[in-house]
Amino acid sequence: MLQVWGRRSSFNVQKVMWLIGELGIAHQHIPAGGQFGAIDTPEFLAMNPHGRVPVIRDGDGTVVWESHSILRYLAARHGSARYWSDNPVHRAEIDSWMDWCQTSLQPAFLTGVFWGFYRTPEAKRDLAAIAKNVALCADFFQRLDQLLSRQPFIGGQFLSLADIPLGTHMYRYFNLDIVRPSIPHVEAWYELLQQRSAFREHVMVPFDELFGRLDY
Ligand SMILES: N[C@@H](CCC(=O)N[C@@H](CS)C(=O)NCC(=O)O)C(=O)O
Repeated sequence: MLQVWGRRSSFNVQKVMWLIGELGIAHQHIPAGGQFGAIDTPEFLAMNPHGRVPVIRDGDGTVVWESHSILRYLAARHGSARYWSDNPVHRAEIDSWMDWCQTSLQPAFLTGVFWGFYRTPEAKRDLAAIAKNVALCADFFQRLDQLLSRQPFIGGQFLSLADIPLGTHMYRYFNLDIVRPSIPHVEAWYELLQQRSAFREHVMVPFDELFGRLDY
């Protein structure tokens, strides 16, 4: 059976758990990282030399680490072409959004706003950097709003891997005490995501245990 290591409060673990839920893959979840530790043991480091979650081990012993690599593996091996298309053109569109999310949105929102604002104790916050990243996120989400004015999901008519990393940001983005622009189409897409039980179960996880805490 597929095994998944990671703590449920981890953003990167949530992406993987959400897709596993969408695909209905039988699995065993093993809490790891944060208060659960276990990521600096020789056994864990043999799977992921960087000692980070998420990590999966499939039933045949295949080990994969890095959340986006795991998403692609699971979609290719256990999913339908709907999640990560066999068509190179559509696949490239999905990959573009996934990579943009990891290299542009994630540093601005997860690092700049979620860590810089929510997870940093008030006295230590860099207010100018937070404001810059909040504005950058507003710009990103306004661009996304234009895309979503033309189609219901990031990759087109159906939920695909393009929605997973981006959608995992939204519960946190909409539940932080920050200024947000008017983004009605992003909100409509977020409504669609909230109708999915796997999203509610794995992504809409209260994160108040992380408030003002810079450690894992
Ligand atoms: N680029 C990696 C990042 C992995 C990562 O930094 N994971 C964090 C949790 S989000 C971690 O393992 N932190 C240590 C801990 O939770 O103890 C990925 O996308 O999987």
